[in-house]
Amino acid sequence: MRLNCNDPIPDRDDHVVRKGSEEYDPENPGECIDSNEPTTPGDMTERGCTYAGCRGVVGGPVKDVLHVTHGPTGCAYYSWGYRPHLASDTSQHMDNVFVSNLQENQIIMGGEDRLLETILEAHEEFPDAEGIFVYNTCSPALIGDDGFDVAKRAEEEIDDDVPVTFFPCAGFSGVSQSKGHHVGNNVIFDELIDPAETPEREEMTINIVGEYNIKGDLEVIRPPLEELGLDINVTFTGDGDLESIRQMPKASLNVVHCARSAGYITDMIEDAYGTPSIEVSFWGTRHMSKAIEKVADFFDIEERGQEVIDSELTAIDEQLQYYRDRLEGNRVFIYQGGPRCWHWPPMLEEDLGMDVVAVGSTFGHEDDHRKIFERVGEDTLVVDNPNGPELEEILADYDIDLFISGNKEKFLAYKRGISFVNGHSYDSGPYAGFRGLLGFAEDMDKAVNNPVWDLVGEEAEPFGGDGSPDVLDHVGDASGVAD
Ligand code: CFM
Repeated sequence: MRLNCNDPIPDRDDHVVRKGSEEYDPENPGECIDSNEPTTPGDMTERGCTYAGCRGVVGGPVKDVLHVTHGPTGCAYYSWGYRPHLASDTSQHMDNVFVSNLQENQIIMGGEDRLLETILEAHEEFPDAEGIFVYNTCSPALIGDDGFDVAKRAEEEIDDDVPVTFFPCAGFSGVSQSKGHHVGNNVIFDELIDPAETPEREEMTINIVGEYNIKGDLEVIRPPLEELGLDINVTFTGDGDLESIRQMPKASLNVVHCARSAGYITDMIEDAYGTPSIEVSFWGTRHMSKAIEKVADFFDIEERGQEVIDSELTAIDEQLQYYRDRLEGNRVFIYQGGPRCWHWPPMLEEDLGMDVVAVGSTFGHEDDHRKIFERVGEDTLVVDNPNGPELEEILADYDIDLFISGNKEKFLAYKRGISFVNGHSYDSGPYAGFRGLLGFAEDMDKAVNNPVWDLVGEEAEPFGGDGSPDVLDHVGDASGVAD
């Protein structure tokens, strides 16, 4: 459908579909909306780049390796500290930034030597790191630096059994950050999981895949799974370490949370090692319960599963009801990367009685849009790769009470007097799982029911007008101050 702001970019019409409208196809819900396509030149897209998806999302959280960016400092700056994928030991992945800091000279003469120097220097400073991940960016890719070769040379020079792994994730190489997830999965599988050293399968062991421990989500996701009596080999990649990633084939089951960013590696492990995987949502009571049920079912411990679910539900029941009473009926616009657009509508609507009226996904593919349409109510507006004016139009025209999105969109909401919660890096957190739901609800309550919204829209008195202080009284003698 055509949003008003899209008159100059009619290509956008196929990226906006209202569930239940003529354009909507209940038989093929993922196909009725265009997605994962190049952005039209001139469109003010909000997407990130391939490097962002590889360095920022999939590789970056691995906690015991050095993360080296090959490119200008600006690329590294924006790879650092913006995504709170916490780990028990952050000394390598959140505290330090390593970058080859390419200058004009290297762009002309080549940047390989500079990269080699950077890797060796990083290793010298932090010799205890278990490995080194090197990420490519646009400029060295354009001039043809061979990062694979540099990584090999660095490995030989270090000569200390420290793997140096190069990720060919130049920013421009995909239509969005989603390509970077794929590159990250492929490289980790190809370079780090060695079929010659396949570990023995362990009976009651799982990997949690596609979970990044944003603001401590694992603190609330792990306990119910551990109460089932399961060992968690690795969480890929939040709080993940190199050795456990290499040992992924030892798990009997891969439990996939974010299928968009990490479904690739579980598919490859299934093909190569026969390890089955199940897809879950760790959000909201219905899907969280379903997740525990599915895992318990796999291990034939259904009864134990039910006990865990019952005790978790009882623990949150009273507080959940409290927040439901305070949040019910609020109209929500969710704008996230992809999976959270399908993870969250059932949680907001069933657990908290809210009304999800619009959903935007930055980089979702066809399967994400299928899941979104399956989980939202009739008439919900679904937008692929929304641009700035589209977000503003939806905020203005759809009577939105709460916008859930990222830092850079926050002020679009505030300027319109609409409340906001950060769905990417959270206002507080953790937000996932049974218990995180209460934290999420608390932050939404603080946002939506903040008394400040009663004041927004009231007419302000001009300075010096009746009832308002005379501003000059407060600045004293104004002489010397420019007119
Ligand atoms: Fe997966 Fe994620 Fe997401 Fe994502 Fe992201 Fe994210 Fe996201 Mo921000 S891995 S796709 S690339 S669930 S960082 S923790 S919140 S856009 S919807």
